[in-house]
Amino acid sequence: MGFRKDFAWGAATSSYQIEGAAYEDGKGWNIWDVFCKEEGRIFSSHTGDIACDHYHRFREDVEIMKSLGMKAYRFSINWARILPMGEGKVNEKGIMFYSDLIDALLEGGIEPFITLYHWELPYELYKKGGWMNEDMVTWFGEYAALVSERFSDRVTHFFTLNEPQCFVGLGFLEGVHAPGVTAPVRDTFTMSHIALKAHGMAVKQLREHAKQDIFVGYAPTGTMSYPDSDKPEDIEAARLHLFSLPDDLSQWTWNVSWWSDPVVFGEYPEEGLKKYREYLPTITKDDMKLISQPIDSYAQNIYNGHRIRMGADGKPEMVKRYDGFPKTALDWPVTPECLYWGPKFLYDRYQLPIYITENGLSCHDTVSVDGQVHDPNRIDFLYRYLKCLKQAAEDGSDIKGYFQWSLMDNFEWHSGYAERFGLVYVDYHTQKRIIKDSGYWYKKLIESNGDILI
Ligand code: IFM
Repeated sequence: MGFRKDFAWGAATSSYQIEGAAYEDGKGWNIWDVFCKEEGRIFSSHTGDIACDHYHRFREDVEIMKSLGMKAYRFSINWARILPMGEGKVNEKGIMFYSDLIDALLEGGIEPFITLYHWELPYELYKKGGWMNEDMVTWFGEYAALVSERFSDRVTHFFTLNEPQCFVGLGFLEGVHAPGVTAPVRDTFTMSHIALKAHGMAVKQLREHAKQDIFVGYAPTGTMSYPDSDKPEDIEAARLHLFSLPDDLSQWTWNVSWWSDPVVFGEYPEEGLKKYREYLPTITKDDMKLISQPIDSYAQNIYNGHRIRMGADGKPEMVKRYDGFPKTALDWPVTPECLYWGPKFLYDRYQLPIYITENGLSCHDTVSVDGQVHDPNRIDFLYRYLKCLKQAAEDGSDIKGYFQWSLMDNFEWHSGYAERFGLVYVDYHTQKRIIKDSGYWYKKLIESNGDILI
């Protein structure tokens, strides 16, 4: 019992958050390169121009992963690094960077998992309308074809979109992420539909151009729901709550089913079709067929959840958190139960093998007088969360892998470098890496395939 023998123990990053080299070797600009230059957008005017300088230091970073015994690494490709205009001419130097990274990972016995889109929209495509432009479906498909053409001889795992909830919600409703727009709600539904079609097109193109059998998934995010008690009615309330849709239109992107039912079932949830009717674009049968190209796994980024019980009115209700509820440095609640109930509810509904493509926390990590980084809170968090995940696996949910967010401290979007999510500490002045205590703990966990979680 416990985790499956071939469990993919890994860590995740994204290109803008770690690579740097923003203007080198023919890379084109993306919306984050532009957004970070705008005054007042990012904490202390930080940018990803240098970030963790991973572009130049990737071999050292792979060595660190190797030393930690990682089995898998999830990274994203910076679209404009390989297609500077977003389409058309290929930048061979960009291709070479990812190719070398892949080779180094494979030499180190680490399975590469590629994410196509972790929010790095080429600026040239944004100028043409970006996610509002139907051509995005073609452009994203061509980009996916190129990635498959060049890398699928060695890479067999791909994810299409990372957290569409965020790049639409934070980027175009709240406007706190690039490109920093507060668009009409109607436009955000159009973007979501185009993004889902782009996902479907990418699945097709990845497969059509693959050099061997590949596994394709999709990596949305969401706040999970977990029951207040083991009573069947509370469990049902939590399940209903997880797949329900917000009434508040300013929050509509924060849900699971609008983004995942179409991909897996080929249908938007009935509740949303009614609730959001007046804001929806035209949705055709052909669209839904494209969106629901078969995928091999269901991935989900999971950080926390709401405690839910069945209310006296027969509707799910949220249980208020008690005063002093545990929280991370970013003020996110610590709710390990979400890593039991989230995967369980998702597996029950979508019946696809599950990857946890992100999970982790930001801590106030510092280098101690002994030169080490002691982060007991992260170890405690991971222990609690992963114990729940293990239980979910033992109770029958097919869980194939777990990617800790993040391999190393990095550029945390509008919070800049103020938040530290890594298993590895990065000193941004010197680019020195220090493996945190949690990194060493994670190594032991991997070695035991989770058996140290008792
Ligand atoms: O850093 C982000 C990541 O890019 C997407 N998921 C959540 C992480 C922590 O905020």
